[in-house]
Parts: sequence; structure tokens; C-alpha cells
Amino acid sequence: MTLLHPIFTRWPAQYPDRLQLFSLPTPNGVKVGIMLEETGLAYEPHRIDIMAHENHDPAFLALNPNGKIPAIFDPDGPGGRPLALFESGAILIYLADKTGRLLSTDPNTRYETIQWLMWQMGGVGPMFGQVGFFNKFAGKAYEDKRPRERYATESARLLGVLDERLAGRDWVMGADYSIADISLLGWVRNLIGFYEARELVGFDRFGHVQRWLERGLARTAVQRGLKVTAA
Ligand SMILES: N[C@@H](CCC(=O)N[C@@H](CS)C(=O)NCC(=O)O)C(=O)O
Repeated sequence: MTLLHPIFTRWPAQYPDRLQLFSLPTPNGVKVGIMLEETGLAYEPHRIDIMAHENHDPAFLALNPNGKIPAIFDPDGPGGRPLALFESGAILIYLADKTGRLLSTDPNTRYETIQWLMWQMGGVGPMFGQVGFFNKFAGKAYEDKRPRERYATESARLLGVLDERLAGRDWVMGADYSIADISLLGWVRNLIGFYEARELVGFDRFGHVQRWLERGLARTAVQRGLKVTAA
């Protein structure tokens, strides 16, 4: 079996019958690693080193013209036809539908789960990412601290929304762990860990989020997923 896509000229598939993952263990990247570990789907990981700008390689851009990880190529997509996909939220929904796992088939619950996933994609990801930039990375040296304050304030507000949602619930959707949780775990973990923003956002105020994060990080599949495509 030969996979026909330009991505394989630079990152050849050793197991072409398996789902091919192109990623790195960043907060968006780990979502797909965790999902694949949770569902037990057979996959082949390829590490895309964004620090070395491999995401700008024409072969990678042929898979994701937006030049960002994660992306997948499923040789056994819908109807048995190959499917290439980027955007972590779309990939989570696709993998949930493919496996019948971690996204309810009850229409109301399904849309509510997707609503929280979109909330992560449109709010938590971009805001927490900016906190990382202004608190830990290049933006830290900026003299003007107003951007850092703005993103920290908005991130704290978002954590408050999540905290309220998690009051009396184990997971975002209640008793059922879902792709909404998977989309959020890596971001909250990074915000207080790698981005060193625990105090900046007043994380200790958010007890429900803290306990949810501990529950999530205790899952074996999450622990394995966080390491997928690590160096
Ligand atoms: N909305 C996209 C965002 C993907 C994204 O921002 N990926 C980052 C890593 S977390 C990336 O590839 N950055 C490399 C770059 O911007 O050069 C998704 O959720 O998949």
C-alpha cells in the first residue's frame, strides 16, 4: 500500500495502513495524541519540529496550508477513502465519529459538547497562547505590560467560566469524559506549568478546575498522549 500525498515525500509512512499523525506535544498537538490513545486506534506518529520551521516545508503545507500542527492523514477515511485533515477541533470530532467514542450520539448532548469544544478553540487556546507569549516567550521582554495584563485578565475570566461549569461535574459534560475535556487539558496544564502563569491568573481560586485537571492528568491515556511525538 502506497499513500499518495506530498506529505509522504518528506515524512514517509512505515505503516501505511495506519492513521498518520503529524504533530508535536504542544497544547493543540497533544489533543490528538490523547484522543488516539483514548480510542486505541492504530496510528503512526510523525514529529514536526516547529522550532526548526518544518511546518513551513512545502510537503507539510500540502497537508495544512495554514502551516500549523496537528494534522492527520487517514488512509481509511469515510467510505474507505483517504482523508487529510487539519485543525485540532475538526480532528477530534472526526476521530470521535470514526470510533463512536467520547462524543455523545444524543443530538442535544453532541451539540453541547461541540459548543464547549468551540469555546476552547475560539477562546481558551488563543488567549492562553498569548499569555504564554507575553509571560514566558519573546513578549516577556516587552516594556509595555498592558498586552500581558489584557490576556491574563481574559484567561482568568475564561477559567472562571470553566470553574463554574465544573461545579458539581467531574467533566465538562458531567459524568462523561469527552472531546471537550481533551481539548482543554493540555491548555490548562500549560498555562500553569510551561507558561508559568499560575499566579498571574490566580489559578488557586479555581478549585473545580484544579480537581478536574488532576482527574484528567491521572488518566493513563492522557499520560501516554502527552508524550506522543515527543523528542
Ligand atoms: N487552530 C489550530 C491552531 C494550531 C496551532 O496554533 N498550532 C501551533 C502549535 S500549538 C503551531 O503549529 N505553531 C507553529 C507556528 O505557528 O509556526 C488548531 O487547533 O489546530
